[in-house]
Amino acid sequence: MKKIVSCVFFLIAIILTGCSKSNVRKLKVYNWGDYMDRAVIKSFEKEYNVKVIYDEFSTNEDMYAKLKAGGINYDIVVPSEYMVEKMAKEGMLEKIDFSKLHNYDSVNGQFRKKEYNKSLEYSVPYMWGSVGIIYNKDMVKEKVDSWKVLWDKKYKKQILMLDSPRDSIGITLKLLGCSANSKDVHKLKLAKNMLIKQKPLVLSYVNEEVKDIVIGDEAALAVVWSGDAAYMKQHNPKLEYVIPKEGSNMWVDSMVIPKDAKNKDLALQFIDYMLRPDIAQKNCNYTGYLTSHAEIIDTLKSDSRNEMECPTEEEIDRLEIFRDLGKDISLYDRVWTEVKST
Ligand code: N2P
Repeated sequence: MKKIVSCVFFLIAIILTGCSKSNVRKLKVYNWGDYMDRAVIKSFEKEYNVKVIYDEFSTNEDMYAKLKAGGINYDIVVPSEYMVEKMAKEGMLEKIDFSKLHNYDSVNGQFRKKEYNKSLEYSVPYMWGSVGIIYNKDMVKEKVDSWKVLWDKKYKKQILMLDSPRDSIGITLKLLGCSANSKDVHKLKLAKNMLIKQKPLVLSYVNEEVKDIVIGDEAALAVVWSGDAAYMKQHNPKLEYVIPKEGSNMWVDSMVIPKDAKNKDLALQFIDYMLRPDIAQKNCNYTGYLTSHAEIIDTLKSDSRNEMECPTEEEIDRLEIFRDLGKDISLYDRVWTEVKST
């Protein structure tokens, strides 16, 4: 009899665990590589009793292609401003119900202006920063203040470029004295020729992998996003980050909810959670990137501003935001395909 009773209990226990497992809500998040503290995701799962399925991408273009291909519905995606603009125009995004975001007021006012974000109603700023050059002071003895150094033959096979069309073409346009949003076919041809000419000097085109290579003293110069630069500098004191004098790109990555998301309410709760000051601070510490949270940035002292690669007013004046180029993006796609395949 005892045996039968314990068997019945055992079966009930199995059924109950099975039920409770299938009842756990799921949230699918698609974010840049190394862009959120895993401990934060774990604490969200615990507090809200959900399971987060977390996937990563390396560029806006890769993320967009995967979403367009269909087959997987994400609840949260984190594109940069020009990609938010494009996705919103194409009807891919849900409008944000700001009444459900209790922490939205903490987002720096600067990022709630159309100048930075043309698709305010569809997105909530997450992190921001610049594009610049990180270099190893033991390997590069000269003063680095221009993109030109990336075309210097003495650094053959010691240069890393971003494997990202808008960034790599953008900085080349800047060196040519043009806008990083240029639609001028002639200027784009010049940029293409320069990038092709640079290829023999390039060790590799990379994204997240840049950190290990540069920290390990295996490259002299690399084009990087500022948060990765801050992270690398913390791990290797020989590194320095600079925003070249010809100007560069400033970006703002935002959380958005795709139209076909399955858990829109939960997605809003996730966004609101990421805006909580303690959580924003954790993500900031973990990634090296600058949060969109106003108070946290305001409290940074001047040395930690420097450590966090927070651009000065003077540097911000030299930074340009990428815009959605509409159909003309095909010009950039062609340039990039030729550069990579030559
Ligand atoms: C983090 C990627 C930063 C995104 N690895 C730059 N927009």
